[in-house]
Amino acid sequence: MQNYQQDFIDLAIKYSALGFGEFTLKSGRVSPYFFNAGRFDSGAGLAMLGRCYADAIVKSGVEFDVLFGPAYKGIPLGAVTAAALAEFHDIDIPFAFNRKEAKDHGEGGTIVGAELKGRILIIDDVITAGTAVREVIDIISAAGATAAGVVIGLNREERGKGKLSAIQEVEQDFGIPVVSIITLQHIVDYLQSGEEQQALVGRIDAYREMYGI
Ligand code: OMP
Repeated sequence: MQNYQQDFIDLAIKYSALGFGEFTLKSGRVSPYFFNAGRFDSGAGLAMLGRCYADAIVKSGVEFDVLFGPAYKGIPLGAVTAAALAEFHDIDIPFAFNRKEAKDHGEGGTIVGAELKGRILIIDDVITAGTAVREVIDIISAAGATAAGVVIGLNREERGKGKLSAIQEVEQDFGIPVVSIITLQHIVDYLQSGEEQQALVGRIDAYREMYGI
């Protein structure tokens, strides 16, 4: 495991960004765990989060011109990651995000920040069934730019529409890489290191039987 992966898990635990229980997902699937990026709610946590994403991007070698954080949770992720890329990797890239509702006054429009031009790297929290990321790729195409890849915090390793994982389908359909800081397996490994978590691992295994790859 890379340092940034261990840091990300430690951070998620520290900020309770990983919740266990029963959660209905955007896809309608009912999951025994949930990753909530909104829990990284202090300066130190966000700074570390940005470093983890920046390290994952650099390690992946994905080439891009603009970092795009879709509303809402992608916005702070993109901002802290763009700052970390500049501070720790000497990579100063343009950053943009979108509004969910178009503004009809002032500068107007839905895209804020850098112009969506060239190869766009999407930054987001999680991919489950792949619906959210496909909507973002549509926004990028509508702006006349091209998606260069996607970077997410957690790969839930779930099925898409067919036999492939949702992430493999996105990679195949758009010919782009999806980079994740950690996968569900990292979470399971973490839980397995604590004896009292065996029941929880059992519930995650049952969920994986239904929706996993
Ligand atoms: P899909 O559109 O099914 O890929 O779901 C991805 C979106 O679901 C993410 O952008 C989140 O808004 C949300 N989500 C989480 O934030 N954390 C999770 O652990 C699971 C989901 C989810 O609803 O699947």
